[in-house]
Amino acid sequence: MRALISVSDKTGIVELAKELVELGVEIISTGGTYNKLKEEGVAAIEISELTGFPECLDGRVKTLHPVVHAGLLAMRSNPDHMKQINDLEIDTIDMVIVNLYPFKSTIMKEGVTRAEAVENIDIGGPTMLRSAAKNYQDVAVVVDPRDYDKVLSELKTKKEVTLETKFYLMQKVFMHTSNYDTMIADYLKKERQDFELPETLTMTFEKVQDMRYGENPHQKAAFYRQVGKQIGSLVDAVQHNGKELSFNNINDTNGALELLKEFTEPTVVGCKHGNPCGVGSADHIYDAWVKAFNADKMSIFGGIVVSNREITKRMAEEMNEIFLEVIVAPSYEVEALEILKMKKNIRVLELKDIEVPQSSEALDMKKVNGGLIVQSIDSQLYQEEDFKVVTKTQPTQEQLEDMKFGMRVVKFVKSNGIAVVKNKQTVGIGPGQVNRIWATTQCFEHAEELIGKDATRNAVLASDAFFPFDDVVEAAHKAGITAIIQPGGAMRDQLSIDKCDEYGIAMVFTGMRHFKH
Ligand code: 93A
Repeated sequence: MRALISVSDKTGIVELAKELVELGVEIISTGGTYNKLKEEGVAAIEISELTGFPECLDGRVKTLHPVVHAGLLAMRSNPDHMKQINDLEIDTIDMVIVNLYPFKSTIMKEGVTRAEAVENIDIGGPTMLRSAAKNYQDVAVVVDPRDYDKVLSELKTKKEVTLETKFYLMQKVFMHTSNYDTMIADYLKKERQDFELPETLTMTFEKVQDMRYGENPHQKAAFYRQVGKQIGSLVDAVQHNGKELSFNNINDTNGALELLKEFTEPTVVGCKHGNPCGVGSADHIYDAWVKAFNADKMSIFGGIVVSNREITKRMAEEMNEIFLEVIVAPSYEVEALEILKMKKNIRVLELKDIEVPQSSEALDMKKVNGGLIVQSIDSQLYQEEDFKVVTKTQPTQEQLEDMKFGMRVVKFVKSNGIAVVKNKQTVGIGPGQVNRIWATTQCFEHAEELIGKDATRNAVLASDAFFPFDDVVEAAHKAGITAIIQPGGAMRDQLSIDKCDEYGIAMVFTGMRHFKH
């Protein structure tokens, strides 16, 4: 039996080779691998001895030779194949142990050049893997060091690698080489800054962890990260306390973080089921927290809190008084962390670049039954110079500030979404209703129930999309709203404008819709 070993990741290779030699396997290997084996006293033949050809072009050509590939591809059950290789004086190779040039870790390196990345595209390795895998009935092909033990133990107990295992190894190879190529294609796409939506969509994600279950306990789930450098993403958060993040935790926290990224001033977002339930901005993070918490003391129970500034001791003490699932912040005061750790279940995460938004070229994808819908992310926001005051009443400076605050919040509220804001604090959020007037009235009702009868008096209302009728303005007036911001663009905009003028409400059109379905 002959095995060809050519590995970049040399973990465990000496131990494996030693055992193979003991089992009577003849080993052939490439430059670096051969040297390593030789150093450790493992008998092996150099590939150039087999091919009768030197490794050349700085190692670009080592195993790309018919002696190797015919030795791998000849079907032992096909007499004609066997005669041909015999005539050509080529011997069969029965096992291939290969892992590839480290393309992924190369592109993850700080300041990597294109030339360096390209040099790390492995050609000979995948070629051998594919040849061996195609002839899986006769060749055992091991690409994953985690399979070394399995193969060894079969060789020891059964004197061969079973067909079932060889088939399993083959499937792993094609999964591996296709991921490897996808990674290269992804990298090159970014290098070309080609942001067109491609004809076929390939992306590589690697498993971070299996999860206990999905959205519900009977659903299987795992968490994957996209291969490549990520900044400010939850996938890179460091967890200091609590159980593993669940499927819902990740989804909901991601929503809260996307909203938080709209703000540069100290801001805290409370979130539940992917919708914000309380958002506050202030000069000091403590005040922002108080605003976010007081916005809706009920829904935050079992919710998620994200902060774009360090969590202080005082904030931690107050957070510990309620039940929270997840807290994310760029840092924690030492005592704050100690306090939060007193509750063993609360997931406390540190995310360094919390404020860094996703690249505007990132794609947003939704899986539908049998397909995928893909769009660029909603990275845009109103341009203040596009603001159009459509009413006789002009907004005050404070109202304008709250309008901008409200628009940034409502952008991340499921449609139909309404947010009511007073002094950079949400006092009511109406998410995910099937019509706009329900989102509005629900928002007012909750605000009055939670904060008090006058919660919405002199507040600003923000809407993610236009008003089809004037009923929202009517309800807003009854609740004491004095300013409204919305995209505009409805056929009956004039009805809403007239209603605002009748009640002395100031209304601004942004010209930009933010549906979130
Ligand atoms: O440059 S290559 O694409 N050309 C080859 O012919 C070739 N054969 C094996 N790279 C090639 N390999 C790769 O070399 C293997 O996939 C493995 O990752 C690496 C092992 O090289 P060494 O044994 O010299 O450390």
